[in-house]
Amino acid sequence: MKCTLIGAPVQIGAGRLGCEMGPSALRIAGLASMLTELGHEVGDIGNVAPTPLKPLLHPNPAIHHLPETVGWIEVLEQAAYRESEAAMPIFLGGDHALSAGTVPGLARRAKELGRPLFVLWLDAHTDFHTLDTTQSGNLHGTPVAYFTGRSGFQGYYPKLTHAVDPANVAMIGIRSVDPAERAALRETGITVHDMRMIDEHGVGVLLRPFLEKVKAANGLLHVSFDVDFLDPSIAPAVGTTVPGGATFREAHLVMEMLHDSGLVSSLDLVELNPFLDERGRTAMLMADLTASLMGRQVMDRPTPDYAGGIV
Ligand code: NNH
Ligand code: MN
Ligand code: MN
Ligand code: MN
Repeated sequence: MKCTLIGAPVQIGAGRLGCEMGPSALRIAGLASMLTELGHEVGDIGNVAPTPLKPLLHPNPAIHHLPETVGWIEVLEQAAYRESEAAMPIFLGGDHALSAGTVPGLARRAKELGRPLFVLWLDAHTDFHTLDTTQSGNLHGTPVAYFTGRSGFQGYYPKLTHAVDPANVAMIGIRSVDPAERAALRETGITVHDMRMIDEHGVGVLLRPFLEKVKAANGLLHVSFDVDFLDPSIAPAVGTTVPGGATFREAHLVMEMLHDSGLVSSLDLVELNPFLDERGRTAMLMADLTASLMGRQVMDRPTPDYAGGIV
């Protein structure tokens, strides 16, 4: 498979600086060579830079770095659309605000192909704030609300031409939801699997029906992987750690099942803050998990037929 690495060193969407170094850390962790060893054809277009700023002021006084965020959204929407034509784009973040650009660009691509876009959101957080409801003002908390077409962005974020159907979005790993997000999520068709669901049922049982749905719809599948999906004990390099996250094996199983499905068409690796890492271990874990998603396995095993049940 052909894949293209795209660095997106956006850091102002988060509350702490440092995600700007994320693309470098992921590259130094050996991501490209790992994927090459798995037989993929890997390109790297380097880092993109935001479009020039236009002054913007929102009445919510908590919001910070709005013009810069919009600049990133614009350039990443274009990069995602362009780079998804001939290869699988892998976005090296950068904080999660970047998904407000990548997902709409991929939705534009999907529309052109006449296929629906599905999004798997692996995160401790739901990132479902509008500009009006965010209390932190950290705009990495807004991408899902934006790309699913919630109102509250008009006149600030770029006009959304291709929204993702909320029924096509599944979130796994959730354990920190703000009251306004919780209330808004009740009104949408987004599937939210919180950590308790993983504890009770196992992550594989939760993921499989979603993959079947994508397959049945002949959909494209974008995976947006926030480092804080993982438990902080294995992934300390993120500004918003929340205890009780996915374990090493739970995360690898998700990646392995995604690979087996053959459905993943694009990937965000976000929120890695190398300033907070311990000897690069979180960057290396993210690279290893990406290798699992791209086909690394412990033992050779045939691609399972999900339609035929558990293999
Ligand atoms: N919900 C919080 C906020 O909006 C936290 C968002 N932080 C994240 N999201 N890291 O993934 O500020
Ligand atoms: Mn996030
Ligand atoms: Mn998060
Ligand atoms: Mn949140």
